[in-house]
Amino acid sequence: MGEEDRRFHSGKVNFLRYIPTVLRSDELIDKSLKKASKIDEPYDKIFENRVRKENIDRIATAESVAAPYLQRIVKRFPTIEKLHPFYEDFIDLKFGVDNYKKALNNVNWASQMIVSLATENINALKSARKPFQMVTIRKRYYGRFCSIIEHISKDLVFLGNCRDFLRKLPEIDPMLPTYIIAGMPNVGKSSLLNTLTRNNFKTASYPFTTQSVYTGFIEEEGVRIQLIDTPGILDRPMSERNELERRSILSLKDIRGVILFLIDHSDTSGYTVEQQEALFEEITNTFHKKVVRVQTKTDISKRVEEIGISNVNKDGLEELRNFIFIHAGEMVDTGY
Ligand SMILES: Nc1nc2c(ncn2[C@@H]2O[C@H](COP(=O)(O)OP(=O)(O)OP(=O)(O)O)[C@@H](O)[C@H]2O)c(=O)[nH]1
Ligand SMILES: [Mg+2]
Repeated sequence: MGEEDRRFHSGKVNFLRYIPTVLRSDELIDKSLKKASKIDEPYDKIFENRVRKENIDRIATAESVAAPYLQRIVKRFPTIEKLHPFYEDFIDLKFGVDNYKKALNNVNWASQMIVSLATENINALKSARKPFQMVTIRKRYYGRFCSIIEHISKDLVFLGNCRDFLRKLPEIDPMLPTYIIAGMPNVGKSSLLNTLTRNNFKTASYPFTTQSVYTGFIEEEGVRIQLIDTPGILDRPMSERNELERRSILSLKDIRGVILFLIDHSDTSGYTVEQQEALFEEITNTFHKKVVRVQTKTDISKRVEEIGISNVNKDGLEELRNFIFIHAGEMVDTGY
């Protein structure tokens, strides 16, 4: 893992990548009871003691496989309260926040039930006298153990699906000061991201759209800034989007930051300035974020905007970089 990678993974979002796999209920039952059935107590001259001990240990073993496993699921899946709204939006769109909460609650319930049931039956075993009673108690525990886990079988499948979805979400750190690079196709968004991050960025698919996002970072004197290039995401009117796409894109609202709106006056992008202005209006009105206009390709166009850059002759890039750092400081101070 390279230095940049290491830093990337120290971000707050990486936990989404380390949610454990979720067993199906039949797999969990199998795993627990298989281990329990391997328990074989050594000879004891008092037969009852041996039977008692064996049945207690079987119950304790089944419990000790299943309950911590379920607790681990509860702990490792982010609670909605802890999840940043940016990610909460996606879970809500895909699964419904209430279903997500309910599934985690049910798993938590099952794990507690398994523990208390084990305690109860182990106590019963301690006072049981006849070996056949002991076996009956243990079998009864197994029966109830299985039905508890079967009871949450839908929740386990559901959480397994959530895990697969969460792992694929773009690694955007919503806590970092962020610049979202927007603008019509071909205006030079990717070129700018390349230049600023020195070609060090990652790509991920953006949920509910057919598009990808590119994320990279720049850092100076301990200030770390996130840049996001959003080709195909902020480059056309929201009215042309379907509902899911629209809501998914709108979750960018939750990211603290500024939009850099790239505008190309060179007539080489294939879009007129009027078309670009219309998108500028739309983005300004939709996101309620600070939108900074940046003219691109100043090597082949007359400079008309306050901020202008060229990836070709490097004009204005240093100034833009400074601007980015100065305003990132403001973002941190004011929390916008
Ligand atoms: N002359 C000149 N050409 C540039 C500059 N920046 C980018 N280009 C060219 O413009 C074209 C589009 O650049 P990209 O960076 O791919 O544009 P984009 O906005 O990422 O495009 P999409 O990803 O399709 O939305 C490419 O051919 C670039 O080489 C610039 O500063 N000057
Ligand atoms: Mg691009």
